[in-house]
Amino acid sequence: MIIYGASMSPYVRKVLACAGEKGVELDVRPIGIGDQSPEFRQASPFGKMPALIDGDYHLADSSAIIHYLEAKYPDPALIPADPKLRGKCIWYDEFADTIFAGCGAKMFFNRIVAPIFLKRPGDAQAADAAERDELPKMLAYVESVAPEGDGYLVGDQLTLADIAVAGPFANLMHLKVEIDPGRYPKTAAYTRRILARPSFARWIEREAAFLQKVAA
Ligand SMILES: N[C@@H](CCC(=O)N[C@@H](CS)C(=O)NCC(=O)O)C(=O)O
Repeated sequence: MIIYGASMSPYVRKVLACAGEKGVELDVRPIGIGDQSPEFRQASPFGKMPALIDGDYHLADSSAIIHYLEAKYPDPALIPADPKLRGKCIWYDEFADTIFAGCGAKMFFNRIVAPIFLKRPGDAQAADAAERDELPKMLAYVESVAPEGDGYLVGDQLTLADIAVAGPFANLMHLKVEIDPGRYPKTAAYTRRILARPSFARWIEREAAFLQKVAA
């Protein structure tokens, strides 16, 4: 199964982490934003990563791909069967993909993607405004729902909710935006614990090494 995309994207990282939790090896083909290769474009009609190719089957969008993986490799389940838990799980995935990522993207795109990958200046003011005006609301929300101790967001086991919500915190780490443990103690501990799982850590380490190399 081929996945097109760079793990630095929270959407791509989310798919890679879900596959890792399921023990599914993906053939990851790293691409940059705006990639024009016909194979990628066929799988992702609007040119957004990630995209999946499985034989003659093509699929775009991280959540769609994760639902495909969940149906094809049901163990361990990452999307609960219970109606209430499933509803919550999908809410957290949506929150992460639209509300949280919308804020994070303004920071990550303008401070890292534009200058490093696209070789053009980012909009520093837009990034600063997102950090100042939007991020505190996101962190306050995550703090209000983050589990204590060894818990998870939904039910009593790891689900897509944890993978979706914790994943973008890796981008904040790359941006060197610290989650103040005094103000957001549950969020700081919970996201650190989820991102330390091997399914995330292997990718985040590579991303950090890459960013360190380009900065040097
Ligand atoms: N809803 C999509 C969003 C994917 C997305 O926006 N990916 C970004 C990278 S983080 C992208 O490919 N952007 C390129 C573009 O918009 O042209 C998903 O969950 O996969």
